[in-house]
Amino acid sequence: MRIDCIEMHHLVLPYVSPFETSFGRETKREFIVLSITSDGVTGWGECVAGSGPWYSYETVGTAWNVLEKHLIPSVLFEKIDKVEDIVKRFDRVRGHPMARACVENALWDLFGRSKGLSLAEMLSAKRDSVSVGVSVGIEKNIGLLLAKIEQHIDEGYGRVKLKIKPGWDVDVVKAVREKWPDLALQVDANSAYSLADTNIFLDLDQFDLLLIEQPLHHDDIVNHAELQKQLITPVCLDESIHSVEHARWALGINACRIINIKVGRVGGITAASQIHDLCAERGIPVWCGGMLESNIGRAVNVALAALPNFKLPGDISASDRYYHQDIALPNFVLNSDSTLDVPNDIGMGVVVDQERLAHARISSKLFS
Ligand code: OSB
Ligand code: MG
Repeated sequence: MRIDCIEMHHLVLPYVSPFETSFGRETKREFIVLSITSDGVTGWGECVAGSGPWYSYETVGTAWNVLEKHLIPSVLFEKIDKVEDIVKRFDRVRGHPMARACVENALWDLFGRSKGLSLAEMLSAKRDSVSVGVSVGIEKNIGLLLAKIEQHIDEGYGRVKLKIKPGWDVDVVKAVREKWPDLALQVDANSAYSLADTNIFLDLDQFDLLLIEQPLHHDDIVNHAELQKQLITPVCLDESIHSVEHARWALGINACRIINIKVGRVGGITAASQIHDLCAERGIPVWCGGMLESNIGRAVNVALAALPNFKLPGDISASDRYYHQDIALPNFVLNSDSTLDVPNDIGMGVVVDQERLAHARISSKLFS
């Protein structure tokens, strides 16, 4: 099919509640969504790059530039018959996985809608529903954190992830563990520590955590292997894995026993499913990470997490945990067994609400 027009939208949505990690506190999310139209059918993709280079070097600004100057020109007015064509074309782009992923994801949606297939069907992802948890940010004190967790447990979440940073780690995990001895619990450091902090992780090892996510430097795999050797708890890599090659290297030196897959971080749905397959072959469980996406990105995450080697609950909470007025509908609602249903409508299974999109929009640019 021939790509007739592409539009980029720069959006901002306020969070239902502020989200704090080891790299800072945010009250709203700034992001890009992109639409690709062919023959009157439109597909949508969300770019998970944020306002600043904290989680990743990519930002709304870098992604906007790379999309405008390099990625969109290589897709616009082109004849594209399958998503693989675009993945091949983007092979020559170094880095910028979040920008690449949003184009690829929009093409999956477009192809699904044109052919009458759901994203889960196109991925051969068979589950009807996927197991999910909630990622809980850093709070002002432990009392507030415990209240927040209690609220999420009452909402029905069966797995909780705590964000940790130096000064907000062992005591916090201990307090949560004492209150909920059987809770499925894991922590995420977002690269806030070094090997000099090994004792902290040896302390955390006693709390029966599902995993410790990205404890060390955001590009490291070597020191993670050193740390993993000393721990019973599995180390899980997030920030360090940008491609199937990174995953292969990390597994090759036992840098982790679990991998968090984020479609944006690894450059798209194709790379995400390749990492899934590699890990399945090696007996390494994966789970789906989140970037506080709108329902557009969440729909992709839910479909992906329906693949069989997604063995741990995803950071894919219900829509009402993130935004009051999401830009796409229907919302994802938590089932009583801490799962979300996998959409079976065509494409990614959610539809952009033009009025809500306009309300969230800072600017847009049309290429046609
Ligand atoms: O490290 O997993 C992370 C959000 C922004 C940046 C990094 C991370 C996160 C989350 C959010 O943990 C999880 C979610 O989307 O619910
Ligand atoms: Mg993480």
